[in-house]
Amino acid sequence: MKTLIGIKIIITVFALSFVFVSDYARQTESKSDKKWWKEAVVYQIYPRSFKDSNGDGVGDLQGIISKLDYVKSLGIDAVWLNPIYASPNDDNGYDISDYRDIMKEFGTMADFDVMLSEMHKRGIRLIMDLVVNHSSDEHKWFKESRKSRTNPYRDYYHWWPAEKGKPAFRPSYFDEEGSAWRYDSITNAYYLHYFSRKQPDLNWENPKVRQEVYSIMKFWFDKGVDGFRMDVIPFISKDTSFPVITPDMLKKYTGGWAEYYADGPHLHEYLKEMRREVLDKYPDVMALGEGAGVTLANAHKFVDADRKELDMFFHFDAVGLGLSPKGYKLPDDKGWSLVDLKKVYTKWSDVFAQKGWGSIYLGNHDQPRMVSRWGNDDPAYREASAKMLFTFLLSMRATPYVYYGDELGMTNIRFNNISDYRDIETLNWYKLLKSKGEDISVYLKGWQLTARDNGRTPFQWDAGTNAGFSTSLPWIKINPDYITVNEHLQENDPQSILNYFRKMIHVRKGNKILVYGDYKLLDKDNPQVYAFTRGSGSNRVLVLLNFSKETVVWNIPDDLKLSSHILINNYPELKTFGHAVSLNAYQAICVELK
Ligand code: TEU
Ligand code: CA
Repeated sequence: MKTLIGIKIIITVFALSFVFVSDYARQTESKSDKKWWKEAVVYQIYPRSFKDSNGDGVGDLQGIISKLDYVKSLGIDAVWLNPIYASPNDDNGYDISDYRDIMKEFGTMADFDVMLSEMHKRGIRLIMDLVVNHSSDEHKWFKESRKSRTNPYRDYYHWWPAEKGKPAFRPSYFDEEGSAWRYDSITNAYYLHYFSRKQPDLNWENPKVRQEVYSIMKFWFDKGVDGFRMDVIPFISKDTSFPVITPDMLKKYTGGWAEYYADGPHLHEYLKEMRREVLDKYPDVMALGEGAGVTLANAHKFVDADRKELDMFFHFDAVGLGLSPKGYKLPDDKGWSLVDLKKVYTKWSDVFAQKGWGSIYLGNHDQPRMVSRWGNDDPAYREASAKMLFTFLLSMRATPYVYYGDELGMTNIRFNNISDYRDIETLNWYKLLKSKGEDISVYLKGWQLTARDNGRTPFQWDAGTNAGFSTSLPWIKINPDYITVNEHLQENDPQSILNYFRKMIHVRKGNKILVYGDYKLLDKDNPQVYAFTRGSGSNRVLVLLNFSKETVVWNIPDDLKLSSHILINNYPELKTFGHAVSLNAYQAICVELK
């Protein structure tokens, strides 16, 4: 009888809580609207540098296939693969010459099909890169387009007839002379290229171009891919009168040219059209924008569900911290401050507190290595700080993206010579700065911290020849620290960064509060500790991150009571005394609150 009553009580409590939960869900529908891509942890693979299967020094699809058990073992849900399409590799695949073919160095379409099915067998989804703001100048469309002013493909790109004079200045990200207009003598006209000369911008104002893009997307969705990461998608729409942009006009854009480029007149029309014509037809796919130039003020336009555009985008506010406004990618002498970092991440979390959804990353193929940029790659602190950064990345209210190799705490390679660099960005900035007579040594030093190639060196599988990446010399140098920083060593060490990373993914997966729960920043002015809570009411987790190499005493606010349930800790113990905790260098913990 007693047990029966007990069961009854349990059932009633259960039923009541169910009523409560569903009521809660209804009130905050958009806030806790569940989606696989909100709960997912995404692992980014830079195919050129992951694993080489045929000994030519370049990573490839068969290489990826051979490592899928490893990828699965991380506990991630999806892979975002940088471009693998046919390309002359002016910008490592971000210059595509055939959107329906695989880059020869990477393999064949048959390899792709095997890769996709092997991923799906393991429950891993595949997010492909979609690079359609521009194509390669070796794409058939551009080859035709430049032939004559009356060619049927002429309007696939932006041309400015030279008899109208020089077009109004637009800066290029990668051009060695700086301008986004390139004169082409064949038709006596200039074409637009926001990136390199070999990356002409597609003319999205032409409906035919948009239809081409939608048909490419369908081609890959029909093969079964699970989503796209859309390269500089906010740049697609242009004011085709190409007016003169005065410094005064640019003032409106605090983020400079990127913000201007991201503010084209028909951008949102096109995103809606893409949703209608493509994404809606594949209900479970994910649409992620690379949000270059997107501000907090217009964030919702891109991702609110009722806008029917994208699902989320990468913002650029954090990656710019600590860079000097004086020069291209020069680190500021003062560095960056934790208070500013907290501000940025808090703003970008809060903006989606009620509606929309965010993403978070600490490294990618355009960024230096996570631990060198945001942690401390001194061997004394590398492990603790990398673990701390993963605790941060995987406890925030946004979909986390992890860049290959960061799970080992791979570090910046810090090239001394320009000849070691492979990246068009660095190489062309070098030429540009040299032609302007700038002090190159300052830049070479700065780029040891910021250059993209730091994050593109081969994955360090083991301490053997070429770090187990390839049987021959790789396309870019291997970081010499591979002897001590490699997958093989970390696999067998329960205390390794790799195993901590796996554990932290497990913690996130086991505590949905870390996905959907409210985010609240504490102690915002503390220069060393990043402290915040996730969740609400009696269901809350406290995250404490010491971003410094000093031991820091942190006073627990009066209204917080730590439980004994520590979800994760990157040190063997947590020292508490009275109403304070003492955090070791780069210590990180997640603890449930009472
Ligand atoms: O990057 C877009 C972008 O805004 C870059 O200029 C970025 O800011 C820069 O790389 C930072 O150093 C995307 C891709 O992620 C990048 O790899 C490509 O080179 C670029 O587009 C052109 O496709
Ligand atoms: Ca290869």
